[in-house]
Amino acid sequence: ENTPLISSPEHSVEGFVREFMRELNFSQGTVLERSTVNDEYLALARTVRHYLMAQWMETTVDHYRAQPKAVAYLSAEYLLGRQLDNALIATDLVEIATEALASLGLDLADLREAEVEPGLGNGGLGRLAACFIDSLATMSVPAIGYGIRYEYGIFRQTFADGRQVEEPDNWLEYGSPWEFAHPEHEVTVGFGGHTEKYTDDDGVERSRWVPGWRVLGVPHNYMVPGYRNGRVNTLRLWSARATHAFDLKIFNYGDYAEAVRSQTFAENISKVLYPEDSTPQGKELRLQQQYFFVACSIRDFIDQLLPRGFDLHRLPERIVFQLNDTHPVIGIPELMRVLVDEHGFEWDDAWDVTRRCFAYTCHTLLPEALEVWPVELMGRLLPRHLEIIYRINDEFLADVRERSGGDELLVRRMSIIAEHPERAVRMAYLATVGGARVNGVAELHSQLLRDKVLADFASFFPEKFTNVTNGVTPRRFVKLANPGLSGLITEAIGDGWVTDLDRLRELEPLAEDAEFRRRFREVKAANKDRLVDLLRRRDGIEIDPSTMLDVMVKRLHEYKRQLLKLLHVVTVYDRITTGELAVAGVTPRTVVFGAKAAPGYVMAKQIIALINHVGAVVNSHPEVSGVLRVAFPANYNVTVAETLVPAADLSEQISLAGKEASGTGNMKFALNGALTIGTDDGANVEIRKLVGDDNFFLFGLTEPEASAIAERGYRPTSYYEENESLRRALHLIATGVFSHGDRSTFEPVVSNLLGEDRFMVLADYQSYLDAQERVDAAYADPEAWSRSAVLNVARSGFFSSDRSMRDYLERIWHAEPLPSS
Ligand code: 26Y
Repeated sequence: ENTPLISSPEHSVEGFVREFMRELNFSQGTVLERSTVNDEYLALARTVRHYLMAQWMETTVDHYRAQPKAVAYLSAEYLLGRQLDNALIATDLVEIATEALASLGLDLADLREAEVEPGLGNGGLGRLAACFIDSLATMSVPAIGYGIRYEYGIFRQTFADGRQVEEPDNWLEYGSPWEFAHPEHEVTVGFGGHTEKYTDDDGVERSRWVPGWRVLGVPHNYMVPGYRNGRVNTLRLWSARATHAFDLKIFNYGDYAEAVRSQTFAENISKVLYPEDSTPQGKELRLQQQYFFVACSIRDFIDQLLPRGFDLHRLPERIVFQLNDTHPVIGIPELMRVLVDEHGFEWDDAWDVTRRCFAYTCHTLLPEALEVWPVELMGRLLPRHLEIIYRINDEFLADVRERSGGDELLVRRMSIIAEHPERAVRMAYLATVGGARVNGVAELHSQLLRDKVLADFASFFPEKFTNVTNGVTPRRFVKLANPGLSGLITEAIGDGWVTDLDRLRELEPLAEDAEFRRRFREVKAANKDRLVDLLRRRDGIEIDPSTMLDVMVKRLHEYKRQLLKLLHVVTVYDRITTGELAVAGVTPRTVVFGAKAAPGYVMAKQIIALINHVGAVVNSHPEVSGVLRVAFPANYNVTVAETLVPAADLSEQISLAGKEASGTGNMKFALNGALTIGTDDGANVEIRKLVGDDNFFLFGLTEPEASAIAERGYRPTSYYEENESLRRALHLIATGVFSHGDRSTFEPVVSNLLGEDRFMVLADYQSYLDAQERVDAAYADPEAWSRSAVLNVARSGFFSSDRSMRDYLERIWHAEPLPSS
């Protein structure tokens, strides 16, 4: 009652028009007759923002008053996608905005296209963070997302002669209407310097950190609207600034150029997103980024969000910091430092508090993807943190020694400090020791974490280990991306599914309803038409919407096996061109790839070039191109996914079993009525269990089989020798059929497959081809196919990120919703 809340603009076409014109005139400083599409987009974004403002303020105030336990999601990446559409559906303003703009002679669709998506993430992990904060807001959970406001997001990909070229993603260039900068709430973060020992007033020996340099963190707040629940949470991204004091000192010496240089140095910290995923580079700037955002966030929570004088011994009652992979794990020694050095805590008390405030999510199974930081670097950049890590490790290893009866081999294996190839901090171990919970992101992944990657720790701390299977937000990936299907579902079962996705089950009987299936096919066809338009406009690519749309979109990585998909394409090409297969007998397909490669990942970039080169030959072949085409639109991103996923017939989820932690694209496709061809890996296992074997094309080695083969020594040539079709496919590539006769171009790809083939592409080749034949046969019967597709939708409600959030709340966070009154 005593909160003076500004009132929202009127929820009507007139109200909307008034607010929009005010923004266009007063904020953009222009008039309709003269405005650009960007002016209009910015005015529109601010208009929609105003409808959310009162809810945002109310949510913030409620949280401050009620002081509930909150979730702080710490993530170096948020792959948000465009904001406008999501805000429009959250506020139920789509129709009003469409009409209002039309009355001004503007088309919402055109303005929407002007938004540049914030690509502040690489792939799955960053998109997951975005889905999770959406779900938390929609479930009215007091939560805040913390991260980095990269000035440049994931690079923009173009192709030159089929090869990937990276360009900077200057996403802020034309304005960022969704953010609120708060320089007055800046936070100071130290780096470098040294530590010193001293005796405190009580005669206790203590250590303190004297940083060598400092950086400011400026918070930028983003609204995270809940879906029509009156709640708007906050995403707080930190931007690095040089400290004023530092500038001034140098200015006094009269060295202007040096002052500017130091400013640039500080601001480099939030300059650019690292485009590597899963192969960590031990780059100093990356560790700076990690510490920077985590230190800012912890400081922010303690100083700004807790009431003054709060007893930090009770911190675990008020907060849980969820660590999105190891990137924010430096938060564990940072909280120890804050409690012990700044708040005078006893070590043991601080450790007790810290261990209850953190939980760690692991997103990988590849050993090379586990972050380690050289002790030399850590000691130079964060000397106090290194001391703290050493003490944590000493005490932990003393426990291990005691409980294992002095098993020194075990002690060495479990040490947070690796000794080889250099002394380094194992961040996953630190997270496991310093957090209350460790979770994997799908059942199989969590099991493999317990059995393999973190086996010693799972025996030592069995109670810490749990699973939370990933999920995706139905708001963005069904409601917004697939309005046709959403309308059909809502007509059939009402609109409750948007926030209660298990209700899709109610569609099951409709799989048997011929009329419903017909309408489902109609929606799919319309979605394909939308894709045709997009690819024509955006990429100048022509695809035929009457063909089966076979889609593989995800980061380019050898373990994901884009090469396996490509070998299928090459084999079909081979069979048609040799006359083994009559064109008339082939189910026409359009194979769509979308993938970015880490700029330094040479093999991944060669695979991109090979896909493009195979595509060029296939697409220009007079007979083959009638039944098989390859489309590889550059710069796959969230925005493209929103049109591509709803159009897909077939979802390719073909990683080597035991390598893909979960996958989340797999869930988006199933929810939009694509059938999956997939291995028994990650969340595919759970998808198949739910949709049923009849509605999923399973192939390939299982994880135990692949492990066993690796154990006894994998020989790719044995598969090559035994399989003529495989030999021929590789022969075509090796002899330059796709490289203008040049045998050297793709030689490294072929020799890698025949030499090492770490991800067993050749071992799974035949099984994959067989599965693709089953796909062709199934697709030939549209009634049966669409029945399966409807069942995929009906049975995939489990993969809502709302369900993931419920699982985290119950198994890890022990926090509760605080709904709007
Ligand atoms: C250390 C640094 C180089 C790094 C940066 C990004 C390491 C990893 C990553 C990103 C990893 C990632 O996206 N992992 C994916 O997370 C998804 C969400 O849990 C999973 O679905 C997916 O299987 C996993 O590969």
